[in-house]
Amino acid sequence: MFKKILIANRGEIALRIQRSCSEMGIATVAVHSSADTQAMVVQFADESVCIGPPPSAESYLNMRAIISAAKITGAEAIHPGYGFLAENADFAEMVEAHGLCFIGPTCEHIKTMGDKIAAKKTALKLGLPIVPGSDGAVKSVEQASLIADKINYPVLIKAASGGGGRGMKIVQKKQDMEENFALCRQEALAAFGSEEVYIEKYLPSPRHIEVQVCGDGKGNAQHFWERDCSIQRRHQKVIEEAPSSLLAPRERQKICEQAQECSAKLGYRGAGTFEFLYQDGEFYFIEMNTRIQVEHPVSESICGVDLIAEQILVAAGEKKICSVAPKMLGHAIELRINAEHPETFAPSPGVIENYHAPGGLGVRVDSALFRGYKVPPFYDSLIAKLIIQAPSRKICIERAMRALNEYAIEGINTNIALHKKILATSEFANGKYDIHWLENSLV
Ligand code: MV4
Repeated sequence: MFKKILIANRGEIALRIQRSCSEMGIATVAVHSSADTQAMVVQFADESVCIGPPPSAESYLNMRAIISAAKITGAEAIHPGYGFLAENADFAEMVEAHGLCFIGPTCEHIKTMGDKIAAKKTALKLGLPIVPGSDGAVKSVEQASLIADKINYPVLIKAASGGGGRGMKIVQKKQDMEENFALCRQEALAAFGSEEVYIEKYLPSPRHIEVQVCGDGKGNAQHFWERDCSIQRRHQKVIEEAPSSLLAPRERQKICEQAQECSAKLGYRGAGTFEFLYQDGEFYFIEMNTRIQVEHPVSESICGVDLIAEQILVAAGEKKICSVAPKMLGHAIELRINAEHPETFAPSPGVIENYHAPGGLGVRVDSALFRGYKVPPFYDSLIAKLIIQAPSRKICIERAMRALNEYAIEGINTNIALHKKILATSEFANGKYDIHWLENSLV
């Protein structure tokens, strides 16, 4: 097993990784920007290294500084968390080239899945259902029109290097194709440095359901059931839960086993997520995430596993994954607490004047906040994750509301009131929503 791991991240996920390392008897190195010197992970880690000034580009994205910090401190492995360098194949390659272990998949798997066209081709070949559309890249507007005629409008043009909702154009009818095709290519080139695009049938009101997997890189993989992440605003997830309230046991079992088999055939190593759109009883694979995700705690809660520990064990080559699915333990919901203005959603950095986190049965708070902490203006506005576990979805919602009522965060604005509003709706209670519901009906 590794003796020392460097944590190449910040905030709640850096602390989350540090906690698993502590339990496993692994020493930790926290790297941080000069804006994060008072961070909780810096206090708890065995060592810390300041890797640069506040802007991410000069600190948390500074590959050379991070690898140097690992070398200087004698860390053997680097955990990238999520965001930042987590899905950067060049970084994974550089880490390995320096004789260090990247806690995640191989750089080849990161590269393949980062290319949305290659990811879809791989998924199709390995037996996953995909959205009808172009067979690979679409090079001309004539080709785009032919495909759209075949699958019928509306269609969606997507950037091959896109993801997270950026670089997409809906085309409602034939006359709009020419303009949107050119625009999508232009925007893709500007945003991602590649104008490669592909086309899919547009699904008007799907749910976003994703399957959590973990592979050992030796052909064995396991799934940890699914998460429903349909409550989102501007491609930012707000609430995630497991299991999805929409699925019958047999369709759940089928899609989860398909994702598991796909991971096994890939020889995938580490934690990963297969993202699907689900509409009218059908699943459509759209993307794969080759990292631990923000919402991993809901899967941990219903499965009773530590997914960060699993990542570390398979990266060290010390675990043979067993393909038996964990038993599902009731229901779990994660509420993302953001430092943001309740009306404008603008980030709300500043000093935490008072802080009281909820507790009690089935309540987990993943956060690096404390009274006196100053939320810096340079990074993501996620400041806490409230993860609720209960025997049923109904009790889980009631418990979540109780926990929200206990939560006191003063000095900055948060979206706690928005969560209370969502949990109080009949649509959420009855599971009657799609990926557009929050934006169209509530905010
Ligand atoms: C789609 C879609 C409808 N039809 N693909 C947005 C993010 C990216 N990961 C994929 N996305 C979508 N792809 C087809 N063929 C609708 C979305 C979408 C969406 C998906 C998941 C969660 C939230 C979303 C919000 C708007 C659009």
